[in-house]
Amino acid sequence: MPDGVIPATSPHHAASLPQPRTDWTRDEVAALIALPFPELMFQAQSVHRARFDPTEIQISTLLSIKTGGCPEDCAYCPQSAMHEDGGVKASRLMAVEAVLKEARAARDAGAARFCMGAAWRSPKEHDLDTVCAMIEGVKGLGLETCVTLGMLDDRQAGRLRDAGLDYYNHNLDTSPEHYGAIISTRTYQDRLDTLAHVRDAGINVCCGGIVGMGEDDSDRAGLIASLASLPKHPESVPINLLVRVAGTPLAQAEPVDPIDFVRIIAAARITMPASRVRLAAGREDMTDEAQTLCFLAGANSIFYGEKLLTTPNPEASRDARLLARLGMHTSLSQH
Ligand code: SAM
Ligand code: DTB
Ligand code: SF4
Repeated sequence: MPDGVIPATSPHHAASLPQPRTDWTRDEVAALIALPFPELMFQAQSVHRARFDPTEIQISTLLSIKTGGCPEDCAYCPQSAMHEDGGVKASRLMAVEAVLKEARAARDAGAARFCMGAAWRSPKEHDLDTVCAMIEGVKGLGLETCVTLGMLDDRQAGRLRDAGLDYYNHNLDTSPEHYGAIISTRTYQDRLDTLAHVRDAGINVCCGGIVGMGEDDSDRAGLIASLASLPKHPESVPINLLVRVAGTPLAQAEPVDPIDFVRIIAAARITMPASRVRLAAGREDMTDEAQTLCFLAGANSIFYGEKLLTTPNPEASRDARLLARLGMHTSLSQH
């Protein structure tokens, strides 16, 4: 930890912290989210400091390796073939060399993890061969690897593990109750099954959701409770603010009150104390001050680089300036 940072516990104490609880109920999470803001922030910061350096942010860079033309109907997504008026053109799976070129650039810009996303319902066998080659190549550059390819069975998860994959991203997206209003082509249980296959294969899990899809307070608590009561917490928890893309059914969704969004980040931090909580999509629409509150609430990861998968992300220079203003640093800059 840098000089002047006061940890809540000594490193010895941190090593002996209890295993995180995996029996969070929706009511408990709802009560957390509804706490007076100062109390909620105090709890989140106490939990954060017990296990993490509060000045440190992990950075991941995203690349869409196969864009658009997806057969699923996720209402938020510009890549669904059901609503592609958002201007996203369907493209084929990228070549391995082209992916490695992007990964090298991300590494040189300071990313610790390279995340590759494909707009598939689930990967086909021959496509998985190519993705495995990408994983091996990206790992060879010294980066952590993450892919998000849709649903996986146990054999596919095993193949990715054998290729050396570090993380698999697969989100629950929202509460079980709100889910049916957002996606009809795959079930909540399908998602839980994929997560179990990833976990059983020994791959780290990256799993989170989206805020701003017309859900109510109880749904927000339900999403966090679902994540925090998985058999083992995801190692990474991306909390996305909906990017409202023209042409998608959610283009006109009500904007989220930034303070409410910070409350969800804090609830994720408190309930999943050992996980990386990522302030994921939606930062382009957030002020520096709102992002700062998210960091104070325990978010300690961001996507870095000008593009998410298909939509804009803040310029790297804006992020670097913000971290410098806050006296914060990325996880790589100190070791
Ligand atoms: N097709 C794969 C799947 O859905 O499993 C992987 C790619 S998909 C784009 C990964 C995640 O991005 C989604 O689960 C969703 O949580 C997030 N996402 C997609 N569009 C978004 C948007 N407009 N705003 C915020 N998050 C979004
Ligand atoms: C996640 O939770 N957010 C990222 C990543 N996992 C794959 C994707 C955000 C996508 C935002 C919309 C787009 O750029 O297409
Ligand atoms: Fe397809 Fe994934 Fe977009 Fe859903 S979120 S439409 S599965 S790319």
